[in-house]
Amino acid sequence: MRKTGSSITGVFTGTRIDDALYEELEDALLMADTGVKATQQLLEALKRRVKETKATDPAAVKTLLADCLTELLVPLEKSLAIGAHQPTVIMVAGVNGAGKTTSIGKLTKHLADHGESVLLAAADTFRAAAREQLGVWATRNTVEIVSQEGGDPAAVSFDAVSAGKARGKDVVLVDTAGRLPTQLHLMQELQKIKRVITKADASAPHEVLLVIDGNTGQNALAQVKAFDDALQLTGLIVTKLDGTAKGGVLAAIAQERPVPVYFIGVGEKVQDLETFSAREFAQALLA
Ligand SMILES: Nc1nc2c(ncn2[C@@H]2O[C@H](COP(=O)(O)OP(=O)(O)OP(=O)(O)O)[C@@H](O)[C@H]2O)c(=O)[nH]1
Ligand SMILES: [Mg+2]
Repeated sequence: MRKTGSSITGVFTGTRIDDALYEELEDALLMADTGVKATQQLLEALKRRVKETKATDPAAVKTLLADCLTELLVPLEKSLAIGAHQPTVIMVAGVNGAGKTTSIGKLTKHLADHGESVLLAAADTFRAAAREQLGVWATRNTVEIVSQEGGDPAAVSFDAVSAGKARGKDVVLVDTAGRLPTQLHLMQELQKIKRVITKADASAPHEVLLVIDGNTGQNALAQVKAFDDALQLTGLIVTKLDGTAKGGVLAAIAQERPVPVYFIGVGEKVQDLETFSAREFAQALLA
């Protein structure tokens, strides 16, 4: 997000706090995918703070902006809770290539490091390569996987949750095939997977996570809304924040559909998964 940071930071290099500064800031925030509503909210909050604190130096305004942004993002901070159910069943959805399977691989390692036993469900049954990809993560993490050649994704999910119960696993992670929210039959298929998981365990799924690519821009908000409407999301994983992602879309999500961000992906390797901190994210966005 360095590029975003420098374009926002550039706004504060002048000597005066005036309309021109706020206009430049508005442009920079919109360019960073913050969206119209969140940008307006941020500007209003910022102007209020500037008045209250009687700030006169643009550098001080930048600090105040970091505070406003942190406040906006704080509702997205939440940690993934494991242990209230056995197993905790986590369903993972998202558009093609968002980073679902990779994030599941990283999450498996994260959970295993915390002493949780994990079972993977390869409910992306469309492509053999998808099953194999998840299989590689299972091997790498030495965890079991339920996989079925050409199987029905809902049936695989049912089997995995049943196996998770029978084998006393702490967590079952269900990987699904990528799809666009406009592909109605595929969205219905996800709803079916969710319903069938509930048949295997009446309290499940306990988490329904959407994986979004941090580079998606404003469309990420549309994805959150559509998948939330279809599946009642409990959390997000935002990936690829190590690249050229602008990051501002989280402000738009916080403003319009505040689904908590459990993790962020910052690379392709197994350890490149971090918990989301509003303060750190705001600071990175303005760095
Ligand atoms: N740089 C970077 N790359 C990532 C990150 N997460 C995933 N990727 C890469 O993004 C690509 C797609 O990742 P997958 O995990 O296969 O995505 P998916 O959502 O499972 O894709 P489908 O199952 O095809 O819909 C792979 O090349 C990953 O290595 C991340 O946080 N940072
Ligand atoms: Mg995948």
